[in-house]
Amino acid sequence: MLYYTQSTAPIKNCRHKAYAFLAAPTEGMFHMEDCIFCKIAAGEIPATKVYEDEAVLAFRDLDPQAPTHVLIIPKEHIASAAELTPENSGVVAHIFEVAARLAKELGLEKGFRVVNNCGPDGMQSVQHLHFHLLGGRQMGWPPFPPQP
Ligand code: DGP
Repeated sequence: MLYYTQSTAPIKNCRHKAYAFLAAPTEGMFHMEDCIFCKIAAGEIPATKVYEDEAVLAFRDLDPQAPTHVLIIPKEHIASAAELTPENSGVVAHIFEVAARLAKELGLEKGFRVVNNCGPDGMQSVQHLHFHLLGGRQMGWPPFPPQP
């Protein structure tokens, strides 16, 4: 909650043109029934929030895979990275800007990883676009088990 207090103010100095969509009204934004992340974005299911603005929400992962493991989601329901289009992709640039800001605030000065799992092969388990911000430990590569 400490970081929620520090971070809830939207990024005011964002120069990216994608920031324009933050000024757009959020009423009527598409929320999918029975989507757990839509429910978290709507405040219907509790989560430990670390950042929020009109377009995105960041909260702690329920099953952390690193000392810092935050999920960053668009509030609008986009099922996966495979559903991104010229019309809705601006939020992804904003999510990466939020990731950079959170990495600084959460003390990930030695680096971090941003992960998006897409579809069955990508092992996506929640069908609402989200980016994992992971840090606080040395990562490995490649990100899949070695072939036998
Ligand atoms: P993925 O496998 O990329 O679809 O990641 C989904 C992540 O979402 C997974 O790391 C666990 C997390 N998660 C699932 N349900 C909840 C929830 O209700 N609350 C929170 N905070 N995280 C959740």
